[in-house]
Amino acid sequence: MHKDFREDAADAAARVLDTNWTGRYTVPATGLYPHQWSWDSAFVAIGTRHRNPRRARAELVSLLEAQWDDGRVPQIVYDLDRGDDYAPGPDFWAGVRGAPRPASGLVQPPLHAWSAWLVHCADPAGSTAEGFLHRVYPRLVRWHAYLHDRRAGAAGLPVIKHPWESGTDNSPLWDVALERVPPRARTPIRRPDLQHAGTGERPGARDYRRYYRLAETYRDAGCADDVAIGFAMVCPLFCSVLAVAELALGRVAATLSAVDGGATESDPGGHVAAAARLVAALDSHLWDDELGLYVALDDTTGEPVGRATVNGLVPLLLAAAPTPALAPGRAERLVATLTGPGFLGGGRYLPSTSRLDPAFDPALYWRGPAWFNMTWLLRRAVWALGRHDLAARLDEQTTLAVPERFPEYVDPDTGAGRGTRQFSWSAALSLDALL
Ligand code: 9YW
Repeated sequence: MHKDFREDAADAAARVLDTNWTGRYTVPATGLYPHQWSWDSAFVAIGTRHRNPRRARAELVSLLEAQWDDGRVPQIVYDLDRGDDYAPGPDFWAGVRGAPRPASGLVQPPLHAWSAWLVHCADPAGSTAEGFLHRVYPRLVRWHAYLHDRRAGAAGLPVIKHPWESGTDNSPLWDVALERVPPRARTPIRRPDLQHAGTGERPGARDYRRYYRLAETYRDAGCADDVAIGFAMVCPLFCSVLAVAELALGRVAATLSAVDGGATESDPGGHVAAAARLVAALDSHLWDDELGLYVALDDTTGEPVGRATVNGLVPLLLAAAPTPALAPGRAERLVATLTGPGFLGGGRYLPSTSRLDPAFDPALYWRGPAWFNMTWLLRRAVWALGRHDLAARLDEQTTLAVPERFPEYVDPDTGAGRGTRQFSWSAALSLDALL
């Protein structure tokens, strides 16, 4: 990419992030998503760290301050002034105990420790002066402990209790389990989201009735994780991101013990061991040899969900890690699938669902469109493997960011913007890729 183009695009991305910054955190998009979202903030901090590392640190600290007593980091932390602008809003979760701030009882993929480590590395002096790692480390440890302990599934991998927890709401990975959820909710369903994106680009009414029903059931059980609510899924993206986050937390722990001579209780080896356990379980339970990628597992039935989605390629992030690494041959197979007809071999951009899957729809949210966060994750993975040719190919999506006004996602063939615009993680991750 031409230098001027890169600089102009990076400036435009930074402007989106400035606009969406509230003073304490960055909203994903001013209209559609007016609160703080968990994994959005982790992605946003990764981009913000380049130009404003102090703000990147504040982004993560404000999210972690909303951590529940049991260690969970909530999916959404609500701004009560914007309560009605997104549904379900704060009223839906009111009355659940253990949350220090109005928040959703659900979680999202645990990218935060990785983000915190990258944010620290962008400005070690400022981070150290603020005591950033000291502040976030104990909270990140409790967050991971919540997932390992309270969310432990039969395969030794954490489960998600709702499609919203995957970050990939209407992925076909959740179809079979959602079928079991009655499409009837007590709460009246409002759809303010449809004022900001086309109906054909958002999950449908039937999906929403099930999303609400499931969320109500979980909420009414006090968000207790030992109560079966009929939906407990193991997601390859969620698990591999947790393994990457454990490795990052290992680096945070090692840094802390080096700077304060052991005054902070930290256990670098424990985090690496946790990552190794996750990788081994991922390899033995989620690999689908026919599809050539990792799939989801239904923890309530023990059945794998043989659908090819970008979620199942994300474990490629672990292929280049010195220790632990994926089982022999898996990285090559994943790269073959990534470049094969279902993904990059079949069209220009990386689709969220394989083009070969019967549910593939280039306009429908997580069932086909190309998302900037998934492209960024895969770009990091192939770069670390030394496949710079593939990284450049994935980078082509970045060139769409400015002309399409930082869309939430794009058509995987034409690159046309879809969903909302001026979307924070599209800006943040473009900024990261451009610098
Ligand atoms: C929704 C905020 C969130 C993301 C999710 C994405 C979407 C909320 O937006 O979920 O209303 O559909 O699926 O990953 O965090 O950007």
